[in-house]
Amino acid sequence: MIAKTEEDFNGLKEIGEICGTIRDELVRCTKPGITTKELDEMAREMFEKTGAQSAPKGEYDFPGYTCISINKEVAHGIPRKRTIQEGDLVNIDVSGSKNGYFADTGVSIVAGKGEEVLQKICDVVKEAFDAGLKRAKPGSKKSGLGKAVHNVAKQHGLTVIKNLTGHGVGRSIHEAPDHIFNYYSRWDDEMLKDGMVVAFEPFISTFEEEVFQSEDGWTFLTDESFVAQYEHTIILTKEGPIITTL
Ligand code: M1C
Ligand code: CO
Ligand code: CO
Repeated sequence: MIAKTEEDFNGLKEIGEICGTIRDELVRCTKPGITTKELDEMAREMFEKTGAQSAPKGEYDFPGYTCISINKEVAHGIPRKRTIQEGDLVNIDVSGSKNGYFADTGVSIVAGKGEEVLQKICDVVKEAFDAGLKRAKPGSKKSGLGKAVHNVAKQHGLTVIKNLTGHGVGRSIHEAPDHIFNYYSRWDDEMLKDGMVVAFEPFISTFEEEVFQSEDGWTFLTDESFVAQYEHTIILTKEGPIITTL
């Protein structure tokens, strides 16, 4: 969407803060021994208390209130009775709506102490996000974000996932602009606009560049690589970006 009115900005900020708070609470509780179902149950309660709805559940009838993905699961992992182990790479992605406004945020973390490369990709994806954010200005090309993300990956001897993208958000969970790539696409000549609301979510990978869909019909997987994601909802304005999900 293009945010224009005071009501738009306030509505987007309200659901942004709710999703950001749920994400942080789930991250705080992500420790060896807890199940992804237990984390999801906490999110369900927080959505309920704040009068917000889970977007995966409300928009897609996803079997969970949040997406929690572990190790070779990259995105859209289904919360279940799976216990988190020391050293697991865990992605927590929280998206929701309230009063018709949406937000989407995610982060990858290592539970307890893990392999060094896992912490590295979690750090690099934040660096990639920051590099893209610097180019997230009305009047700039959308493709600049992907260019910045891929450059940061390469600087660290890593790569990106090419068949997962960021997206527009605001009045629904996925809307125009359809794709914010993790690499420079020369066919993408779309310009960013004042008030445009996007979910920017770079994916940094140790070497594979594509994910595939699991037999459960939801989860995106890799074969051998590890992948980290970092996502915030951003309102692009001439005065600078407003991150609603901080
Ligand atoms: C690139 C994996 C896709 N919040 C989720 C997302 C995932 N992005 O948009 O960040 C969508 C959740 C709906 C099942
Ligand atoms: Co998300
Ligand atoms: Co998203």
